[in-house]
Amino acid sequence: MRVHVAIIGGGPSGLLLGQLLLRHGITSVILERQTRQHVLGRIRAGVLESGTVKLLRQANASDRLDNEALIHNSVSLALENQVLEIPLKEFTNTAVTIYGQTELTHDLYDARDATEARTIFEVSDVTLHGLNEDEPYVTFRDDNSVCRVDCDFIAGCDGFHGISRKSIPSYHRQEFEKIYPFGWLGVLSKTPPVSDTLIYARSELGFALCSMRNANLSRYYIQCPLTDKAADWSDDAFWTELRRRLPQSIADSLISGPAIEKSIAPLRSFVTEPMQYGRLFLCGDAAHIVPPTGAKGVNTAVSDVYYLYLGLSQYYRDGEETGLEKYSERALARVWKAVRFSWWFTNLMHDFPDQSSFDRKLQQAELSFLLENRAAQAVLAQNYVGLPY
Ligand code: RFL
Ligand code: PHB
Repeated sequence: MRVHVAIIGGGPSGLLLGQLLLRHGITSVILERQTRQHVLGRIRAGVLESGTVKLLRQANASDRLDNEALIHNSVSLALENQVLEIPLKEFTNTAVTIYGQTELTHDLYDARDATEARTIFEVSDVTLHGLNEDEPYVTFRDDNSVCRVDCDFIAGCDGFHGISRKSIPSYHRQEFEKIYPFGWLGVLSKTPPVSDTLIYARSELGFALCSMRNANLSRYYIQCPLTDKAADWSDDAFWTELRRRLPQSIADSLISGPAIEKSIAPLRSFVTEPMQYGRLFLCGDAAHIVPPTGAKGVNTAVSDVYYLYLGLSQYYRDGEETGLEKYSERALARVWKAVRFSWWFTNLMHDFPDQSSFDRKLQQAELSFLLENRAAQAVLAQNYVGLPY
């Protein structure tokens, strides 16, 4: 098989890239390790920046989103018993869109199904060859036979645990990492959301987040020790702990119900540099991870896809290579700002087990500055709705 671009990984990055490239007649194959059902079963992000929505429209994958997604003009912070509503629209003239990553991935698969482009699921032993040559290729195992894809370029969209990043010799990459000493226990429930806005809550007992997918589907999270297991948390224990971390008036109006999904995600900041090596370009979680505070994960993956799409379309249209040469530099400039924001927001809102009394005082001072200062709120709003690209 020969294509212009071999895409490793059929998550949001790989699917969106493939869809955008088709607009310019650039062919691709997507090689995905899991089944489609598995990919669609993962409950992840819920907040989309306007740049993400714009690209989904360009990719012809936004019909359902345009009809069903919720638009939020503000976001709330609950700090002990005070609630601060940050008017995103007023500060930035932009809103955020509430639409689950599961739905987004579903729509991208449907859009791909409507084209000739191939997606091969359940592949194994994906190996990248000739990254520093003009004619790279990928080999993989499909149903016990070894297959080969010849291509001009390879897009490594295979997430944090994928093989693409590791295919770059270790002496050509530098890694930056911070592991946080807690996780998020998340619950999805068929209940009406407790509020019209998302609520990021900070209490002495730790962080909590009230989010949603639609008028009858809520997503809640609480900070938990890394040693906890989701199965150890009964539904009752989760709802009790969540209520304790919310201001009384919000806790009183929370409607709980059976958890239809319950999982724990560790929190990590990670960046690899550069995001390209020869004919290989990394996109999304393959190159960087952010903690979910601020919902930057999938949105940052999408901004990478945008820069790579731009570089590839210029290359195939005009033979212009600058966009590809500068891909890593352009993508990383935005990535690091998302890493900074999600690190800052995580530090502000969580209880750190090893926090000194000095650190706690600083955290309290920063919170009270944010409550009093509109300029600080505006900075939060600009980062939350997403920096331009
Ligand atoms: P993905 O979604 O991980 O997709 C990568 C795909 O590559 C496949 N793969 C391979 N395929 C072929 N060969 C191999 N060797 C392969 N190795 C892996 C995988 O099966 C997978 O289908 O990366 P992508 O496309 O870059 O998208 C990034 C986003 O998924 C990610 O940034 C967010 O989901 C992060 N994230 C969250 N982001 C938010 O903005 N808000 C959230 O609330 C939020 N919650 C989360 C998250 C990520 C989580 N992870 C990674 C465990 C919760 C969790 C649990
Ligand atoms: C979610 O709805 O899953 C969600 C929303 C906002 C975040 C993280 C996760 O910051």
